[in-house]
Amino acid sequence: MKKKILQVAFLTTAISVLLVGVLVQSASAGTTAAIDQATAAGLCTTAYPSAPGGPDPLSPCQWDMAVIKAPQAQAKEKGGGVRVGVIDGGVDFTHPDLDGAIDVATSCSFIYSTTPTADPQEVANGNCSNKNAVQDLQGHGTHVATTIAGRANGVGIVGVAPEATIVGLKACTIAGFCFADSVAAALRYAGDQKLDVVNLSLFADPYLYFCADEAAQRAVLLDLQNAARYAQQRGVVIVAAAGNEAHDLGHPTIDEISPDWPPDTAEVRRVRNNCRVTPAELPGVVTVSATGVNTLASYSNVGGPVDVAAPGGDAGQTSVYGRGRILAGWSSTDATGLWEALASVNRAVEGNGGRWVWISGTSMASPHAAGVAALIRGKNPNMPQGAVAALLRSSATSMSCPANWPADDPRKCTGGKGQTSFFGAGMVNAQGAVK
Ligand SMILES: [Ca+2]
Ligand SMILES: [Ca+2]
Repeated sequence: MKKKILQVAFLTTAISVLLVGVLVQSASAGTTAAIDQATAAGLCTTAYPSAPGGPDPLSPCQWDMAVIKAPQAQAKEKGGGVRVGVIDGGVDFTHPDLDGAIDVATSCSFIYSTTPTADPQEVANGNCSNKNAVQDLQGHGTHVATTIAGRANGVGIVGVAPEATIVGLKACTIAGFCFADSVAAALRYAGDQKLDVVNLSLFADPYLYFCADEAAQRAVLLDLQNAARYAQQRGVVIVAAAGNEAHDLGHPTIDEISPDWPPDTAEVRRVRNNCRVTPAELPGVVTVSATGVNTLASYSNVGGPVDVAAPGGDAGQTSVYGRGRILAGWSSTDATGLWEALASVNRAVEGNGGRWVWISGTSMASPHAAGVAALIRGKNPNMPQGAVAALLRSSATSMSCPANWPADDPRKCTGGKGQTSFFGAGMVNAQGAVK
């Protein structure tokens, strides 16, 4: 079955390759372009009266930060001295919201000469002195990084932990594939560097579900599991997106997109509980489901592995400007055409040498939780990773199962207030986590 590249490894919805083809056509017609920060702020003030989510020019758009009470938390803790690894497609070293935020010396690319779909510029073969290879050639990694640690600097947005340090760990190619060997290497490196937190808004390619009864898949699953355990034993809090397939991870049934590499090798197969999405279903990983402005996002995976919920945006839940997606940074060196495509449909903002876009996905939810983990570590520098994860859960705002959930939705909410299969322990609460 043909899949949409950006829904495969990067967990971002609504910018599929198919859609982009359509959008690029309208962009070439010259209909619209990116708007400036003041225009966006004006539109957002009307659309999101319960924001602002911070003090910066685009903070009126940050309804997500208001939901998780990030501004209130930042009065007490901003994450200074905390290092957060972004295992993703790199970071834009020149983004104004990341000015002074990136630990360049520790940043590294884990893309190899053998990695399919890589741009030659991304290949470092584990040589961390090649900093050019870490530059984000798309924008997903920059979106994640600015959500976590965007500076409160009078430009753009403000992240959850605006004084935390970002370490760019490139494990995903320009095409949005995040192969398991690169992901495992990045996790081990995060352990070696004793990073405080890592965020993985991805699943490890080429299998959505790695099945333990298939020898080759079992070997990869064990490698990822060992890499995650290695990092956790060195104190790293691992935070991961639940995934965008609208699956119940507790009761998986069908995987129709694997393997997603090489092209056209995917087959429809039955999957059961011995098959796992990684890193979302690895032991000890803080797994994050996504909400829109009202309730669970239409695309979010759910189920037992989900620990907490966070805003990921869902364009189907509102008609206001931005459609309740998440606004954060984008790369100045996007070579994929996505920037132009998003600009053509009024989902892009530029100014002060920076770019910001509205997108949605569990990719966007996970960094909110990672940011809260960074705040916890900032306030409690010696807290063990398991205790940080536990506090992230126990400080979350309880959420009940949605009333009037559509009967034809295969995802059924189970559990009671305090722990549900949709939201885990509930909405991450930055203020509660550092009180
Ligand atoms: Ca800013
Ligand atoms: Ca989990």
